[in-house]
Amino acid sequence: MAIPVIDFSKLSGEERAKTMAEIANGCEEWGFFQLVNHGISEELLERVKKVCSECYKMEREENFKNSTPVKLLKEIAEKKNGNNVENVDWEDVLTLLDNSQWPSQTPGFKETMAEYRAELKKLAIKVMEVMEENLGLPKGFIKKAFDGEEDSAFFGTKVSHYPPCPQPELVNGLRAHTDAGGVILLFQDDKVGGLQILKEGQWIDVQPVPNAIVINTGDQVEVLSNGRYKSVWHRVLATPDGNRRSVASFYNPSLKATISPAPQLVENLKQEVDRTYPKFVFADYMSVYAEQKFLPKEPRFQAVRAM
Ligand SMILES: O=C(O)CCC(=O)C(=O)O
Repeated sequence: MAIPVIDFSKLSGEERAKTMAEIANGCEEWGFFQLVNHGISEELLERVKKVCSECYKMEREENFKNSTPVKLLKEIAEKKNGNNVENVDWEDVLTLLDNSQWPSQTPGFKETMAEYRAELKKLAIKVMEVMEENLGLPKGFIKKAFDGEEDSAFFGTKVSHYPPCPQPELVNGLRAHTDAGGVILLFQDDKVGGLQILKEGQWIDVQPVPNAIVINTGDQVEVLSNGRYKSVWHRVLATPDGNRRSVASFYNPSLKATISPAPQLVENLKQEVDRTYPKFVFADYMSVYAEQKFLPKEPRFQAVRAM
């Protein structure tokens, strides 16, 4: 079993219908798929790899050596009591938002990452349009829902490194979770694997495909699609060698947006009354998620319904 790899360029040719169906299958059956020929130039992707790796080396590696996961792993390993390191991830995280402070010492980092984010945002919108068409929703429906009445959708980028771990059996690279938000576009390492999804009770590798963009859907797309597109559990394993790099971009609702199943996808009034998915303000969902990220999503939907 392997995550579907889909040629996005075929959307504009004779194979459009087949490609639309492949993306529908990726969303309905997998919750994850990989896009190749997605229109982001190889030249830009090569620069992203270079500046992110250089930034880690120049501005972050030293701090990781003194970080909480490194200290906790050392303590647990010395005790040899059979326990694992809980509540932390073997991951270095750098978050890029339009208005956050960006690393400044790595040549070309800001320019390259700003260009990359602009391209990825456009790709996210194209992917959402395909989802809308497959779901029978009007063009722009998801974007409009995520913008809310008086704001615009959130777009954040998380640059992660998962450095080599001396005892990968004792700690996770990133603990299993489903994503809180909308559509996630991940540019993962070409060589060092570790990302896995849970499918039918089995953990499956998201196989590295050079220069592909991995797409997955979060809890808010599950709600909007009234459960047609389920967010899927995924995790990153720590590995003994190789420093895995990943760049994840999150197209999420604005905190003020109200999210509920699209009325077109709620089949009848009875279903509307017994809704599995509540209607809520995304900021409320995020306050629950902050406490429950690594737990099942269903109680999150219940908690936010009660708010
Ligand atoms: O680093 C990865 O490959 C996955 C990251 C991820 O799942 C997340 O940040 O939510």
